[in-house]
Amino acid sequence: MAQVDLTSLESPAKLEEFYRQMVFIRHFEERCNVAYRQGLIGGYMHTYIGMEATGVGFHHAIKVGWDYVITAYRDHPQPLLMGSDPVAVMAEIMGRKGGLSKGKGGSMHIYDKERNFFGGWGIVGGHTALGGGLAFAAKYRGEDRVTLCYLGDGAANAGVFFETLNMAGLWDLPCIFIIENNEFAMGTRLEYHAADTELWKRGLPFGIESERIDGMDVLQVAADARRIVDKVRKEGKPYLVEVMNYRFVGHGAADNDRQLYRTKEEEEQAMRRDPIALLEKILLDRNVMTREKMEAIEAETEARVDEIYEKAKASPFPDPHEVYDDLYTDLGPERGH
Ligand SMILES: Cc1ncc(C[n+]2csc(CCOP(=O)(O)OP(=O)(O)O)c2C)c(N)n1
Ligand SMILES: [Mg+2]
Repeated sequence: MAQVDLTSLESPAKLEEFYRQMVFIRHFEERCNVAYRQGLIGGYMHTYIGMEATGVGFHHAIKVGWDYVITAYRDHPQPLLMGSDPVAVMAEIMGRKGGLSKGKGGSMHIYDKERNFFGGWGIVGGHTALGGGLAFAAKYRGEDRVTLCYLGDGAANAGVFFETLNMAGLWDLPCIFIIENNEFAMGTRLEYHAADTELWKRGLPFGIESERIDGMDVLQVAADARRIVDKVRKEGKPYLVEVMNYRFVGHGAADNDRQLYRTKEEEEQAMRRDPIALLEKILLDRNVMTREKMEAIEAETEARVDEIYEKAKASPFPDPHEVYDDLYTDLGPERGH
């Protein structure tokens, strides 16, 4: 097993970075939820609230700008973590011209090719084949890039995912399939949608090394992620990890009926392991940060998010004539406008 340097992952500077990132993502998305309710964001929008430790933990294991990352529609945190302009992320969510996809993708279709973030996909499970393809490309070119391919527990039932696992196992594709088991696919609980609820076992029939980890403690996620990413980079083989987390909010911003499919008590119990609160406790226990400093970071983050939001809102809507641009390929003037 590759050695993990826990000191650097648990240095005070690193702990503060984890904290700032999780708090930023939380505030950013809470702002998105308000904007959605005000009618300033259209279409579907799904936030990552409650699941932040997973994305942040894995982010610290990769080489940003070199490794590939792809996910489904719960895609706001990835570009924020990878260094995309947060105004361009917010503008995309708001359907504005200044957005990363020029305002034509919206919340579910954020991309930043410059940073090797490949989206942002709405077809459940569909993007896993693209994740396999990215890993294939890296291998074919002899590059030591690792691909992180995030998917949900619901997506883990999709036929295309099994086909992708088969090819990844067969061709030794350096892809890490990260099943984020937040226990629900929309309003359907895991036990009602999966014949085998131990989703980490999905990789075994294909000879893919697989395991289940806790997704709420960012320190644990970061240590596990680094061990797994280093191993995949070194060995050039696929890996499957089931990450146990929980979404604190509705499936999408328009889902206001959570109590139809889960109880308040259950939510409260899960929220006792809020990844931000868990880290706050660690920061206090280790004397890394005082409560006052945390409050200052919160206030600072809130102001920063407000500024990002105002700048994004100032961006105009895309010109309707651009609707067919940048879809597949630029066909040039013969397209007729
Ligand atoms: C092929 C396909 N079928 C159905 C849907 C509708 N749908 C959107 S999200 C979703 C649930 C997916 O749940 P999961 O994979 O667990 O992801 P989570 O939302 O929990 O992150 C479904 C069924 C879809 N987008 N694509
Ligand atoms: Mg789910």
